[in-house]
Amino acid sequence: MAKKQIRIGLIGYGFMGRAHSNAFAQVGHFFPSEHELVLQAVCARDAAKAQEFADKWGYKSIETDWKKLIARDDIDLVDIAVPNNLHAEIAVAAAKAGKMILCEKPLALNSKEAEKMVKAIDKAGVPNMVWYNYRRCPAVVLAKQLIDSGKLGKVFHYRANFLQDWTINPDLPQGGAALWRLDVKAAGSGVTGDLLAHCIDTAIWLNGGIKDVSAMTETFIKERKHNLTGKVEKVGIDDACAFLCHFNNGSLGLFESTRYARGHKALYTFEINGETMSLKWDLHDLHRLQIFDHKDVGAERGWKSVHVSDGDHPYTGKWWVPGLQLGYEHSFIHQVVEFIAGLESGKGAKPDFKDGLATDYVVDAVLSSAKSRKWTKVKQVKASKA
Ligand code: SOE
Repeated sequence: MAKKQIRIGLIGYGFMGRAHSNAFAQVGHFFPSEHELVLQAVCARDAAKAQEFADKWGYKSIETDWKKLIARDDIDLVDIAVPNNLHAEIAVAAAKAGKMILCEKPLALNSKEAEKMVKAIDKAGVPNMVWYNYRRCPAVVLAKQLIDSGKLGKVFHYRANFLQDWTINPDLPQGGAALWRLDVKAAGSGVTGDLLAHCIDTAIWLNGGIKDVSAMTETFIKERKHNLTGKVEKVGIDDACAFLCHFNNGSLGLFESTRYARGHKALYTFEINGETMSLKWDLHDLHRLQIFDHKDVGAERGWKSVHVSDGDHPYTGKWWVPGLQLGYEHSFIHQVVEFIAGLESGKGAKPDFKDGLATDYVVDAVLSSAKSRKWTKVKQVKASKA
């Protein structure tokens, strides 16, 4: 039977453009479905660079203006992999044009923009998803399954960190290609929107909504040369952020992120403590889930490290043989698996734009609490099921 084609138009060709393209190229080899993904066009302002990317990854054509890409009849799905300040305008236009949309995280520069995006996809009724890829690591999905099975009992604590060290050098400029994450106009915020957004998305997925937050942020390097203007300019992003929160289920949350933790490159960890079970996960060891089960018999009770690579673990049976671990790129491939499954079931895929908005509401509340030094309520999105 002929497969239904999804002709993809990718906008942006940086780190995430590569991660997404790799996922599009791989998914059909391991997760056959009724759909076939076609790398139809890549769009970037610089034609030579776009062509080089198209040649490398197998895109059939290029565009240098995203509006033209969206106007094309031979594009079914728009994938947004550009800096955060461009997400809303592109997504709203793509929704109006009736395209399916995949959008890099965080959904938008702030929740006001994210609300507009949610409105646009609601009106257009187009399939949509946000690339919060860590949800789709097999070990994280196993954690979700254990939590949903009720094995943890009542949850008391959730804590997460995302630690990096790549901006400690004060001579590192802000702005422009690869460094837009340091420019508040392009990024919206620093570690809160870039790194804690991942922690918040996973936390809401695993432990439910967040009610209120009390936060502090710090910008250690106050001025940096801006690559686009050539001038030394005030730094507007947060270099580090820590916050406390109450979850709607009564548990307490503790989150920390920084780009100034010397030695840590991408140390995303979370831990959840329930009455009868605790779980721990660490991105540096992403195929393992640490489990403490209080129901184990006394003398043998202790933390165990489960190598999430067996045939009956989430996604893993479709890959190699038991015991052979998967990596970072697989989380993106699994997101595409979910997106296609959502199309085929008609139920849609998670996390969708509404989930992205829920995270942006927390990010905004965190930034606002850090400013006011007060506990701040988080606006809630009507819950959608995973
Ligand atoms: C920043 O360094 C970054 O690339 C984030 O933007 C990604 O979302 C995260 O997964 C890894 O770190």
